[in-house]
Amino acid sequence: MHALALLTGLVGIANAACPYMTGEAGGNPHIERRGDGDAAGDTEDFLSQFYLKDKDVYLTSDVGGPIEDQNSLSAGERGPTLLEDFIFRQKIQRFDHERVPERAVHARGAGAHGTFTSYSDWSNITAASFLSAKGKQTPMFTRFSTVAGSRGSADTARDVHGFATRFYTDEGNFDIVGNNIPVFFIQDAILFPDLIHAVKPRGDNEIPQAATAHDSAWDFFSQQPSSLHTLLWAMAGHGLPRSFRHMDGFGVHTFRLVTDDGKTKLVKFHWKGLQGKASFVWEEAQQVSGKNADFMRQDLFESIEAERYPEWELGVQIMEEEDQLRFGFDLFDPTKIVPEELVPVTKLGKMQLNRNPLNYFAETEQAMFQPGHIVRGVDFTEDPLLQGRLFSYLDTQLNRHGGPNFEQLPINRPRTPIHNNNRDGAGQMFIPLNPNAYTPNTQNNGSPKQANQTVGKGFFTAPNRHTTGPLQRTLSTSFSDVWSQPRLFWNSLVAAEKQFVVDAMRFEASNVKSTVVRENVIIQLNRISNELATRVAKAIGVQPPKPDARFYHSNTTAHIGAFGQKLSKLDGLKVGVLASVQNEGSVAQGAKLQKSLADVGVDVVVVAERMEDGVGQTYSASDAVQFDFVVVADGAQGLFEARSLTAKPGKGSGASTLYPAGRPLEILVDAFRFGKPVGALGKGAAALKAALIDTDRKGVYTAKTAGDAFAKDVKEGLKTFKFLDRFAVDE
Ligand code: HDE
Repeated sequence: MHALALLTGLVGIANAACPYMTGEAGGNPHIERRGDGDAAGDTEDFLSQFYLKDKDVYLTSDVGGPIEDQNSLSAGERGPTLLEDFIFRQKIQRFDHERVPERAVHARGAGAHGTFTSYSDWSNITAASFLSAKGKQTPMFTRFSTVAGSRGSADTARDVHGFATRFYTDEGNFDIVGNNIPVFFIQDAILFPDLIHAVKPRGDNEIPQAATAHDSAWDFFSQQPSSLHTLLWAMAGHGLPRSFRHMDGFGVHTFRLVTDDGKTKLVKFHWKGLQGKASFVWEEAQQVSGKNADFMRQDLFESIEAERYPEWELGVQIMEEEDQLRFGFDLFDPTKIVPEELVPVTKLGKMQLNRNPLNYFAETEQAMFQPGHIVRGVDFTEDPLLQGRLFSYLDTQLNRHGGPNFEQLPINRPRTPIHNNNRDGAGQMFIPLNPNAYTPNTQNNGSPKQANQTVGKGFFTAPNRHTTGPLQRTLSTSFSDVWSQPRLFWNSLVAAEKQFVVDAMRFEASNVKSTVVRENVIIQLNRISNELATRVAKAIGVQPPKPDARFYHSNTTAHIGAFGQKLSKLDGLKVGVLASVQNEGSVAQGAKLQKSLADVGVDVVVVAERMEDGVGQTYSASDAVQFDFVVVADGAQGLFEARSLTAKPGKGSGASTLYPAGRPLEILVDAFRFGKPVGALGKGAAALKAALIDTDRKGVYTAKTAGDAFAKDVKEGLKTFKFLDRFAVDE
């Protein structure tokens, strides 16, 4: 039976339960389904037919014979390895070929399976079947990512974040390959290689990794002002989300929805997180990068394992064809948002991510999204960025997979049967039984038949799309204003987030060595806001510019920033209780607090000098960045004396050789300066004093014990998430 184990993928296809094959081939009684005897056909989970469980079986070679593989075959006890050792050759050869090219961009990411539930029958706006009935469920796979870093880079780099979603609908796969920022740097896809070459590490020394704080990136940004809007979003909190769960997603381009009878609406897709938006501040994100490069993927994985399933609502801003130029900009220009005051978001349904991949490579790494994966009821627009993407994603998958059959990989397969005349190529997983692979044919009764708007529920291009005009290599004049919307964004931020943008630009531009580039940056920023340009200029050695009033307006729009809104759910947030094993009672306060926070899905972790009952982790393995709220337990105050930072370890000095000098105090101070809520119980309040944290500051909570009243404060503090008054704003 084990001989078939490695062929599970193949045999699965020919099984009766498999939707790919219909007719005689399905349910071939001679083909055994799974090598381990586990009947995967019972589960509704499509992917399980491909699982290899390796449970209670002998090791086999790739062609099925049982083998041993711990010693190579040699001529004599001390002799050389023989070429005939196929076991050795196969093992090493498979290892040598384990890697496929990483994604050219968005290489670093994490994915999860989920379900989409439609809120209603939306056939009045689209023929898309997954939106055809209230409560209709569709399986999904979603992958989040950063853009610039390589596959092994840190999760918390400041970057735009990918938000790629796939619906395995009953009429084929539909991908919305979006980002957490609703606009993009360029307006024409032909500039994409320029943008990415500028942002990626230098060609000579491959520095810096996953960072835009270098000359070429800012040279490009300042020469290509279409990038300013996205740049501002990336320099604000959106570039540093607290986790994938705490960011929204956007389809960016305007798409078309098409009804059965061919009527169209223009739409912008939105994914609105039900957790709420939360972001790191830069100091914090940099610490996370060094301390735990896997922070974001771990957060997503652990939340799902703990059954705290993150959710997002899919919404659309619905517009008419006649609105294309109505709002003072072009709806086909991907550097523009449609303010929600002009067109509100209609919520169509909800995505819940509720299952982790079981194999990172097979599922997440091999997931190959394409904006070109659309279904009946959805259509493209003339947006030149979108048009270019329709080529690029298909092309890049050919490069990554090494052949055209990547859609047959389990994670990419639609849940609908495949019938066409595409044949052969590397890695063909089907055995097509129709020898007449052409249309028109009489030899196979004309099958597979053509499907279209009227028969076979076929995909159809929106019938009222039309285009004319001379061939030209120019950007539409309707795309030329690239400064008003960055200003709209800037005007709409709260003071602290404006400061974060200024700080980010100071940090990034001060890493730019070329004076010319720094000056160009200020010229462009001055077209957005003289205040912004002046604040940045002062810090990077450039003369503050005079206002350029031709560009300015005072419009604002709501909810555009990443800070200043309360979280709606606290699921998976972490409270660190800083305790001491020298005082038994202090450790026990963690369990008490955990009890009163369990109802909101918050985890309490007790930190102490060493592991023992009730202690979750040691000070040596703890930092402020791991917690969203830090509490000093009653009885632990002895560890927080200021002299613990410099005193020689020893009884009564507050210092210890069990962890780096001053670590408990450092955790408390960092938590406070990163804007997190902090607190103390009983005599633990002395630690706040040692950290010079005034108890009358916002987000500083004290109580005698970890009772319900304190738990209420903790919840309130976590909801606020960042106390923005901790961050000084330029005078
Ligand atoms: Fe992508 N982009 N992109 N991009 N993109 C890729 O495709 C590209 C753009 C986005 O989790 C690549 O499969 C061009 C906008 C996401 O697997 C590549 C242009 C938006 C992901 C590619 C853009 C995105 C990618 C690399 C300009 C938001 C990761 C690997 C026209 C709407 C998907 C791959 C995943 C990945 C090309 C612009 C989002 C090279 C040419 C705009 C989320 O094909």
